Amino acid sequence: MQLQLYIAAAFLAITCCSSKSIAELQKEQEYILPYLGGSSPYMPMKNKRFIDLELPETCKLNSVQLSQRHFSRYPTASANKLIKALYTSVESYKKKVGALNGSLSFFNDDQYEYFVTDEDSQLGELTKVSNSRPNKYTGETCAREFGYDFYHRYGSLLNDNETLTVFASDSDRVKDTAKYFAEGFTQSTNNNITILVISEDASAGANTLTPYKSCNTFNSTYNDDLLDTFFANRSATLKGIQTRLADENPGLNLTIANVENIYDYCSFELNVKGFSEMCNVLTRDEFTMFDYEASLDHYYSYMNPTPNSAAVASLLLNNSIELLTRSNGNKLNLAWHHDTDINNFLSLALFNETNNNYMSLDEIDFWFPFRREDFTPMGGNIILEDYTCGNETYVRYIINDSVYPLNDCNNGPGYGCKLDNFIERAEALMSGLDFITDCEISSEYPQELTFWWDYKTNSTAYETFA
Ligand SMILES: *[C@@H]1O[C@H](CO)[C@@H](O)[C@H](O)[C@H]1NC(C)=O
Ligand SMILES: *[C@@H]1O[C@H](CO)[C@@H](O)[C@H](O)[C@H]1NC(C)=O
Ligand SMILES: *[C@@H]1O[C@H](CO)[C@@H](O)[C@H](O)[C@H]1NC(C)=O
Ligand SMILES: *[C@@H]1O[C@H](CO)[C@@H](O)[C@H](O)[C@H]1NC(C)=O
Ligand SMILES: *[C@@H]1O[C@H](CO)[C@@H](O)[C@H](O)[C@H]1NC(C)=O
Ligand SMILES: *[C@@H]1O[C@H](CO)[C@@H](O)[C@H](O)[C@H]1NC(C)=O
Ligand SMILES: *[C@@H]1O[C@H](CO)[C@@H](O)[C@H](O)[C@H]1NC(C)=O
Ligand SMILES: *[C@@H]1O[C@H](CO)[C@@H](O)[C@H](O)[C@H]1NC(C)=O
Ligand SMILES: *[C@@H]1O[C@H](CO)[C@@H](O)[C@H](O)[C@H]1NC(C)=O
Ligand SMILES: *[C@@H]1O[C@H](CO)[C@@H](O)[C@H](O)[C@H]1NC(C)=O
Ligand SMILES: CC(=O)N[C@H]1CO[C@H](CO)[C@@H](O)[C@@H]1O
Repeated sequence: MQLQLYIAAAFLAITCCSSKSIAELQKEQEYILPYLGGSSPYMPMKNKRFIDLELPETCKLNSVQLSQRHFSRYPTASANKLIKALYTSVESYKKKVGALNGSLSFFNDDQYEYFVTDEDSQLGELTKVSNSRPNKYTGETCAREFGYDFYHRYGSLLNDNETLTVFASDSDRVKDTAKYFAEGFTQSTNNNITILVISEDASAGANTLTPYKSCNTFNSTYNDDLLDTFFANRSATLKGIQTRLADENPGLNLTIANVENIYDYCSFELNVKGFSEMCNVLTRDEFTMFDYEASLDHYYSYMNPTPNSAAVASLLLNNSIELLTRSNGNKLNLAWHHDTDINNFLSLALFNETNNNYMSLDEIDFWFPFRREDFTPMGGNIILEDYTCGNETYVRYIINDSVYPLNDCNNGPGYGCKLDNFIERAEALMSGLDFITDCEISSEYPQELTFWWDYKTNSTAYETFA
């Protein structure tokens, strides 16, 4: 009897502690999150400044603008095809040879399965409690928490019983993020939120949250040949990974495309499951290369080096100034869209001075001011605070919970910029740019961004997302 108990206890001890909890596995991989090229679950900005998030006591908050990317998601159909091809290659090797050796040996676990388990309900979607194995990175959970925290920071700008209207571009993962944000935001209040949907179609013209999609002269593949020069130069690194895995597993012939997709496999499996054994296949140096490449790809596709990227960005910068100077009566102006839109906006609002000094394609520039992961991890967000101290009004950006002082205007309280100077700065950045003419927007499409204002007078103009 005593022996049986002892054996049972020993068995429990072995089974319990040989397999780690998701929380433990997540903890072990936290250190790689800043190197996932803008695909990591929400996380703090690297190199955060040590600045109070609270405004100085003598200041009073007037209004806030939020622009946010959706939270953790599944890969899109096109990305999934490439990622799954890697899984299939390894699986078929395993069938042929019997088992894997080395860093891929996690495939030997019979319980191991590909992390997209139902393409119809998952591809491109936000990770939700209902479509994934919930963990602390689940998009739905993070959006609720963000909404709850946002209410506790800014909810005092709403009146009692006020219903707040917010906007989401017409993409499931974006609308779902707004929905779960709203549930978290209203959790302990008598405020409600209404979500209005803004079309992502080019026919929305200037009345959009995704302006590059309306822009006829914007070509995100314009610099692909240039990007290829970096891609060509990293072939030694890719071959090195290929050889290492083949040395561990004689006869395992992963293609270079398979090897390239180890990184995305790692990022998205981590988004979905909270951890990914595939991430352990790569070395730190390899992460550094892939991370740089992801920033480079975004930068040369949607930011400064892409013709008309500034004209595209001017639409949202103009709108931000308009909301400050021609208030729609709302003190909270919240909108959701994609990382492409946010980074394109930043190309003008924060990185204009790098216009003639583009991110290096020859070697990794560790000091370049833009890194995709710093600005747009899943749930990446930019908050503009508008506040008055004494007789002067200031604004400042908060990016992923870290005050982001402008390099050319930050000498106000809270390291803010005087509103007048901020407007002058924006006018200078936008001078010579015209979204309508530069983007050749058809005269049949909306010529101005009006939704923040006209939803109040036209109840049928925008669909409600419930
Ligand atoms: C909020 O929405 C709920 C459910 O629709 C409704 O019962 C309640 O009256 C609304 N509150 C306000 C302040 O509009
Ligand atoms: C808000 O709604 C509650 C419950 O309906 C009501 O008691 C309260 O007076 C309302 N507040 C305002 C400012 O209308
Ligand atoms: C975009 O640019 C690439 C590279 O110059 C070119 O091959 C392609 O045809 C362009 N696409 C459009 C729609 O202009
Ligand atoms: C497993 O991989 C190691 C290299 O990591 C290699 O030395 C060893 O021979 C491999 N074992 C088998 C069975 O292939
Ligand atoms: C892998 O490639 C080598 C050399 O090209 C070849 O001899 C071998 O049969 C291939 N293995 C598999 C499993 O396809
Ligand atoms: C924004 O654009 C509108 C035209 O669409 C223009 O009337 C307005 O002056 C611009 N605002 C700023 C701040 O440049
Ligand atoms: C490629 O990488 C090497 C070494 O990392 C570097 O010397 C070279 O300048 C890079 N660029 C090209 C185009 O070869
Ligand atoms: C604002 O206050 C400062 C000192 O408190 C004063 O020097 C300045 O003239 C005032 N500006 C305006 C526009 O009232
Ligand atoms: C923005 O970049 C352009 C191109 O380099 C430059 O001419 C312009 O002066 C810059 N604007 C500001 C306000 O820095
Ligand atoms: C309201 O919006 C609808 C849909 O965009 C449009 O057809 C209609 O003309 C608008 N009505 C007014 C009064 O602006
Ligand atoms: C970019 C940045 O500053 N990151 C913030 C992102 O979100 C986390 C989680 O709340 C914050 O702690 C970071 O400061």
